[in-house]
Amino acid sequence: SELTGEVEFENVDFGYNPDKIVLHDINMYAKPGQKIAFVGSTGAGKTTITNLINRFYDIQDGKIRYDNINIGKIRKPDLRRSLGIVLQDTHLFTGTVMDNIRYGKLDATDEECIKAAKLANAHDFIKRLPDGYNTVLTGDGSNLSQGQRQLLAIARAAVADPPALILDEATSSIDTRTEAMVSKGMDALMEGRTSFVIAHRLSTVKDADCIMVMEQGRIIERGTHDQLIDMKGRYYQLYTG
Ligand code: DUT
Ligand code: MG
Repeated sequence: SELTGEVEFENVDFGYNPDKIVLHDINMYAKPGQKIAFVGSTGAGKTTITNLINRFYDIQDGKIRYDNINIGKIRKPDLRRSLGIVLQDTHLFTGTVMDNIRYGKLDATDEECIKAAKLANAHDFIKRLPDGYNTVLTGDGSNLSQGQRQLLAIARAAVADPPALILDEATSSIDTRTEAMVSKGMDALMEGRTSFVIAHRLSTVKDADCIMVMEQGRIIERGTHDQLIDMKGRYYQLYTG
């Protein structure tokens, strides 16, 4: 990809239904390599913003730019593919572990896939599977734990090597040890890439370059953790419970 991972939103309005605007006047700028986090209550618009970064929908008004290219009004599927997404619910297909990782970049060699798995912190569990990288997964991934599926999703994104990433942090049902493995893999994946993180635990956003606090489709506060704490506003309230 030729893109650097620079992303800019300028006065973006959006509604899934044009009659009902759910994002109002969103402005944000991510320098290449920065980590941007979104926090806020349910329905605030966090997932919707990341849907727009991915260019899944047309916007009603404003501009979205990657580097200086306005992608807001035109279809650029090749640009969209250059982003990496690690969703909570990883789509796996019936095939080997290797092929499931390779899905991030179809012409990747085995060596590239293994390197990506190592970066993702997935290599060790894969080596312990009955046939290692040749272990066949069921289509729904039911022969893996949820944490293992997430590690594969990280490996898949790593093999694609995108300039920007969207990470939707998992909420539940993984134990503390697995969670630590997943967050170590995610940290390695984010290194050197612009990352947009939907955080469900405030502890994981503390190191973000900018935290966007959302409420009812607006960014109501933004800044680093320390700046937001000093502001003693909504973030401070969320943080101190
Ligand atoms: N919405 C729709 N259609 C959709 C998805 C969402 O109308 O397909 C609305 C619901 C809500 C607003 O958009 O009023 C923002 O939803 P979003 O999913 O972006 O909220 P969130 O911040 O991601 O909430 P959660 O923390 O529950 O994931
Ligand atoms: Mg959401």
